[in-house]
Amino acid sequence: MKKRFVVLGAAFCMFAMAFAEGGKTMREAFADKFLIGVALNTRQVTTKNPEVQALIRDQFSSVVAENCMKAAEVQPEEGVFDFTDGDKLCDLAEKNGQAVIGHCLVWHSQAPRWMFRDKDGKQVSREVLIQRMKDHIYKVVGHFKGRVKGWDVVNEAIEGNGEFRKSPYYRIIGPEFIRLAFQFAHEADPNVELYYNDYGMDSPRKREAVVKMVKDLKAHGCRIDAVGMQSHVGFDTPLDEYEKSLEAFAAAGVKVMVTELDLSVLPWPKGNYGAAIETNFDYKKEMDPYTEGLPADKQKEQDDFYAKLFDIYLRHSEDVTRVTFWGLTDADSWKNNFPVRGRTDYPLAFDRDMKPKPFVNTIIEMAENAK
Ligand code: 9MR
Repeated sequence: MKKRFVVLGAAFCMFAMAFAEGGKTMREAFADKFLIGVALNTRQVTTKNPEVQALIRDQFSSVVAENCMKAAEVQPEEGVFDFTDGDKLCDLAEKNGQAVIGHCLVWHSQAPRWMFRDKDGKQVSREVLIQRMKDHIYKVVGHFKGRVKGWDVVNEAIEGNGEFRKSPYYRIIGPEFIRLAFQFAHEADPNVELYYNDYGMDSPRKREAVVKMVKDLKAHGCRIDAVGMQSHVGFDTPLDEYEKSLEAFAAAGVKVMVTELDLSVLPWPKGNYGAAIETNFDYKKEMDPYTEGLPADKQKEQDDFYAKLFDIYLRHSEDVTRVTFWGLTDADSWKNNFPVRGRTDYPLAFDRDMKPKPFVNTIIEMAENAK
């Protein structure tokens, strides 16, 4: 009796081990569906920790720089370029056989201060800003030519109400800055893919405006390969509207990329899950309820929501070419500091111990069962 118990126990352990070892990674499971990506900071890119290295290599087929390829980082002073960290990301990706996505060329945020001012501190003319934008794009796209698969050319140019964001690029150049940016990027590397990237894409007005922009770019003969839906989502993100946007972008003749996926579990001060980084609220304990760990019911809610998102992506896998998580583990997510500083959020696929959340297995199974 006792022996049988031991044998059964051993058999169970072997089965459990075989399951754990034989289970596919996200990278393997999504290989014939779409790229599965992760945004990395430079600490992660250069880490000597073998566990972190393995997680990046085994689970993801694509990487993007969380910050180090942004304009303020690569051109801190006019004409002074620093590609050190971007090159390190490319080195890692090449070693791992991963596609590198360039993020981002033209964005009102994390643009260097000098970009919009002359040496006396006055706003530059339209001609000067166009020239600076052109020089920046030529130099950056030129540097990473052959190493980067595609660029977020213009980031967050449209507001939730469908109007153009009144950014310095818009105010100084006019709406043509978008077309010019795409044109310059294509001139700098005719082989690189070009994307428009934005958040809050479930908004119907934003959807219409982005579709109009895509059509306008195409009408002017510009290359645009995909629209990036950032997807900083929350439990109240309306998935029907979100899916309608995905379908509308595909119908406009571009691919769709989910570029910055994360799902916050924390309360939001105003009930609107955007990514306008200028938003910030004071810390209050009641806004930070899970400092000791995520309760099981909240984890379940997150698992279910992620399953719904991946159901959408898999049903549209003809049009969706990449799904990228905005961060490796919960510990590193920008959401711990947005829109309130110093909270404990749980938005990503891997927890603070680098263990996969339950939904990771679910979406792997969904990918394997999808036609
Ligand atoms: O995750 C990024 C964070 O580390 C930076 O502090 C922040 C500064 O702008 O940018 C974050 O990434 C943003 C991305 O580049 C564009 N979409 C919104 C992302 C979250 O703010």
